[in-house]
Amino acid sequence: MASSGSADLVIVANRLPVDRVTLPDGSTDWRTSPGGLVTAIEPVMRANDGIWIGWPGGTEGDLEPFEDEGLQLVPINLSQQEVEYFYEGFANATLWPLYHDVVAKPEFHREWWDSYVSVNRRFAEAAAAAASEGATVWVHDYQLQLVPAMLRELRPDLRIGFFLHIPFPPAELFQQLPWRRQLLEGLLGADLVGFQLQGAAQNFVRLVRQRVGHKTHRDLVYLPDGRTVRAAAFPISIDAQGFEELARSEEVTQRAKEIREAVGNPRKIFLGVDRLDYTKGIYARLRAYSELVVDGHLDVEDAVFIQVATPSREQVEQYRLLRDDIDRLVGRVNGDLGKIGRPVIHYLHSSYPREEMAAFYRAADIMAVTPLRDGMNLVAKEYVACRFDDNGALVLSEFAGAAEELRQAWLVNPHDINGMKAAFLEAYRADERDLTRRMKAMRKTVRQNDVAAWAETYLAELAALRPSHGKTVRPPHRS
Ligand code: GDG
Repeated sequence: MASSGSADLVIVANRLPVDRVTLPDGSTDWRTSPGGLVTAIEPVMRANDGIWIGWPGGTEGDLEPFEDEGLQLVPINLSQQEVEYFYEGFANATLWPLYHDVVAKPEFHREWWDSYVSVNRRFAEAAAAAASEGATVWVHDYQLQLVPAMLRELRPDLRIGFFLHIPFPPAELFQQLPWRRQLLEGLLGADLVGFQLQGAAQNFVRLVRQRVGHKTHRDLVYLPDGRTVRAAAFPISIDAQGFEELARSEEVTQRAKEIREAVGNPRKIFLGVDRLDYTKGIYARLRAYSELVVDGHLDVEDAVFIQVATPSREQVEQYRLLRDDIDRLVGRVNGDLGKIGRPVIHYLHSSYPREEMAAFYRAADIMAVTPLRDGMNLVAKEYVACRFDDNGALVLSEFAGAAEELRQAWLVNPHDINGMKAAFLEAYRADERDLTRRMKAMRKTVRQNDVAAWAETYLAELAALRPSHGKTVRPPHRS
């Protein structure tokens, strides 16, 4: 057994919750990246003196563990080749498309897999060194699926949890992977394997039965060494109250007004907010919208589409191609259908501070979230959280995890262009009463199931699995 460290709670995620920034004088500093995971986990981290292990981004080697705003962070350094093979390659060009219904073709390369194994080992070793005797280690996402088993081997005393943020594919697709068995065995190192949806947990259990040959019963897997692994759904959420407060603030209210004015105060604003990713269905969505203008159902004087596409994975080939496709589509649509001062689509390839995001959500009448496949989709929930006046319409893909909770949205099949056009029009023409009824119900759901509840539920269920084993993670101090 490896020697133990000091932390009773260790979070292992691909990225650290901070980004390295270069200051004007050339020195470097850390800036907290305000992701949902950080917000969710920070309170439990603080209550337990937790340690967060992750890649700081970039390839500057030899970064030492450090403290940032009271959080203890352990950077895992990646070489340039590891960034290419492990991160851009196996994680983002093999697993990402495979786990998202093969909406792009996954590439299988043996060197990428070797790099995935060795980087996962480095994360596992760092976690083994940081965790105290009987500690809880919570491993996150598709980049680190081998870590649970590697860590279990180094430290059988630990309580290990894993959560997958993206979908887990059906057996028919997962089967393609040359290293399918190793990945399943990697995940089985955890005591609790968490997914966004029940269906994903069921896919996993079925695959374990078929491919690894373990006995299973409902959500439990029985291993030959006597251990039991549970697979269950924990739909992730957002800091609903935080978003609502931001949306209510004077600055955001003012900024939302400015945004509406800047696009010419049309009757209705449609909005899309996504990482520029082929799973998000941006192309088909913009096509559907522009056809409504061609057909004469929408007029550029009355309606406009704002699409925010945050730059993402720009070194990966498929992402470059997608960017070119969307650039071309937007150029053609605006060229053919726009008027002076009245483009059909305002396309912003950029990222913005949280306040600006909240202002976009407040400015928009119709939010279009139409991924071809998405683990959850937090943008849909953020929009709902910001609509404190109970209006605004959500058009939501059936293939986003969020569709299981947000039943009052206009649910669409993102592959069906005509269906999407019909939903956009219905949402555009909906009367106030209908909008209010739907939004009220969705707001209740999002408020009741926020990200703090998600983290607490997951950790409580992890603790309950082996009650006689290990220490118990302390809940966060509620203010
Ligand atoms: C993965 C899964 C799952 C976007 N642009 C900016 C910005 N964002 C924020 C959004 C939202 C987040 O990024 C995106 O989250 P999503 O859930 O929509 O999508 P993924 O990035 O694909 O996330 C997904 C999620 O993990 C959590 O488990 O829901 O299914 O794919 O919070 O607001 N934030 C700021 N500026 C931007 O320009 N500040």
